[in-house]
Amino acid sequence: MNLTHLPTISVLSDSVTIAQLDDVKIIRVLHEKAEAAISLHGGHVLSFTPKGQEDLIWMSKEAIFNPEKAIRGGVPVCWPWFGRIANPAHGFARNSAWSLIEHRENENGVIVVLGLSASEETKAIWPFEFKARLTIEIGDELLITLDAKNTDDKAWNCSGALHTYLNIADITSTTITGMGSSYIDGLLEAKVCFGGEVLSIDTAVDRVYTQPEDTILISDAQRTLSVTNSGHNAAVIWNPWIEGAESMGDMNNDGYQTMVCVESTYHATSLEAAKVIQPNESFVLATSIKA
Ligand code: TA6
Repeated sequence: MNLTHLPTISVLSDSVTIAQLDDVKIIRVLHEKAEAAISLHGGHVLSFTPKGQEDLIWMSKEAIFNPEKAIRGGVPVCWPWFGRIANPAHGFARNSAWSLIEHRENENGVIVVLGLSASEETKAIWPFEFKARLTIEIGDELLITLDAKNTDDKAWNCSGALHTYLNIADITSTTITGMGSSYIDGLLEAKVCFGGEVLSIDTAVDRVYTQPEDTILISDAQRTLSVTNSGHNAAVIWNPWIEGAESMGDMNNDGYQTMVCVESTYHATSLEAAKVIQPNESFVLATSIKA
């Protein structure tokens, strides 16, 4: 993603500025180790380009940067649930206004911390108190950690995902390993299936892999990306293929050729069956991505 031409709203440090991208404000990081963009709408990482690399993150050419809509591409924060087990799909975090809590630098690069707390809007959807922090560490690799603390006086349940869209050279020459062999097939009415240890994609894929390794490798003709997850119980792999891309107004029709989602996921079949978080405890989910 070309970040340098976006108009600057304010300068926070030598490497961190707030910039405008259509109707959303982004935190733009231009550091010697890497460049990155994070939208305050959704707490959504839009781009991560370590020095000498192409962007590791895919963004739709038709993406809509508007507070009314979740952004197609990047790393949507799906919380307090993953999928369609409640409304709206993938929870409200990806459609909420996050605030900047902190930014700092260390020898590894830049750290940006965003926050989201319960409000009248979130309580109308999900009636609980919480304080979520999203820590984004930008350096040779990208580390995103969601920490959602239960600040209510009763337990609540949640699931979630860091729904990373990876930027790949060509889906037809991409192989994925480390996702394990057993999966729930979202395109076969959640049928439990067993596949091989190596996944090549030549059709629409929407799978919840239930026994993934912590590190998943995605190799295309040009490079290998590595995704290391924690706090998860599953890894979702998604590519909508051509019909899916054509059916989405915010995805370019050929976009499926250069993306694959590899998602650090806490999967549950219903909110009742989701992870129980007691008062003062946190739900923590992370993903780190490097080339
Ligand atoms: O993570 C896979 C998935 O849940 C798919 O079922 C697919 O619909 C995708 O996410 C995108 O969902 P969205 O709500 O962003 O259109």
